[in-house]
Amino acid sequence: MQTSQSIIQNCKSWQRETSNSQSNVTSTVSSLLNKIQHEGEAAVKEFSQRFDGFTPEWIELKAPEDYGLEPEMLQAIKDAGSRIKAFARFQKDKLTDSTYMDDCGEFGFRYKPIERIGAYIPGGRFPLISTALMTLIPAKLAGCSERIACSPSAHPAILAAASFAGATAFLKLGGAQAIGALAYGYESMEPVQMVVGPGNQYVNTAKQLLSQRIQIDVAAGPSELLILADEFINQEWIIADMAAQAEHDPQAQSLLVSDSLELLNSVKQSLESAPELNSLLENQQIILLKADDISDMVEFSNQYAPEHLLLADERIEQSLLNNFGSLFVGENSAVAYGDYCSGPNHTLPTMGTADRSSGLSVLSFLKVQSIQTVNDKGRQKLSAIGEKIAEAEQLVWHQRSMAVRSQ
Ligand code: HSO
Ligand code: ZN
Repeated sequence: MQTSQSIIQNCKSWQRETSNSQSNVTSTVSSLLNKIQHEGEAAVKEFSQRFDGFTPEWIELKAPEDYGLEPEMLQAIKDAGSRIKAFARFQKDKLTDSTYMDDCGEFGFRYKPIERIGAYIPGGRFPLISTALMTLIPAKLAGCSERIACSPSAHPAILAAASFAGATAFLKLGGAQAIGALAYGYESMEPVQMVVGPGNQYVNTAKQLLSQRIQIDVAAGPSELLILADEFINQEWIIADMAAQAEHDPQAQSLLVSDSLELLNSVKQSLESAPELNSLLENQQIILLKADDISDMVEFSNQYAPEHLLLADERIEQSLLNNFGSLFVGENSAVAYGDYCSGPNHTLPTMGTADRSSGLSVLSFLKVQSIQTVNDKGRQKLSAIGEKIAEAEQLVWHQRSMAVRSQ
């Protein structure tokens, strides 16, 4: 329990807590996956019954219009989906296969989609309709040919969103057993090569444990938001933004960093006067941090590497911010727009991994392959170079395979 003075902390002495009792979860999930690997669909069905109380079910997808959604809801799914599609298409169009020629031949690269992917759509605390759009649409735009949606929830809005997003099949199945089924295959479904989408600790652990076998996306842990703010910010707006990310999960965290003590005090007062917000403050889901100046703020942000970064301070140059999943510039840019409908993806790196990894996008579903065609001149020239190195590596057959071509 914090004292009221300690609620505003110094950003220099604050650090993200690295959690917690993972080892139990790892051993539970690991034996579950082992059983699925050896016993197949019977084990998947048994786990689904045991943990979720239902038998997995393939649900045939209909048109988005056929789920009896209220017209405004249907329209919102289509509008959000169209914007997410437009962004994914824009990104895809920037990727062009290319080849250059020199005197030795032709050398190039091309993008090829991963064929079969699974998109996990959580259905636990909240049915994440938007996640169906955010995972399946970029996979479709990338050109993945099989796109299996997998969710413990067959909520009509999730089905409509999965249908609009172009899922090729929908399996009602949740938890770590869903990830196992995707990776090892289930009934007529062949194993997928990639699984994306957020989930609880069990789902994330299953993805981690299977990551030798399947490609996985970012480690999407509890939501995070960092706001860098000056004293002029609209406090009502940013308080709502902080509460929004905090409401995802008791572990979710929203940080406000400012060099203005007046701002921090005033936000603190507003939070304390509303019981619902005050509890977020007490649970450290909202954290207020004082910086000395803007360079302190930038430094903090770069080392914290937040999932979402809201830059609401015109003194700070965007280009100084190096580590974040998605940047929202200016206080108009509510993070919730990014969560639902502005266009860029909401599946983003958390827990500081944004200093080395990126959120989900069309790029995530593509392999970059190189292609080379050596001409007759190249045989001579490349042999002369390569043979020398092969000789030093004492790899005689490497040397020979070049030598025979240069004669
Ligand atoms: N903020 C979440 C995404 C989401 N928000 C889905 C609402 N629905 C990712 O951190
Ligand atoms: Zn959200």
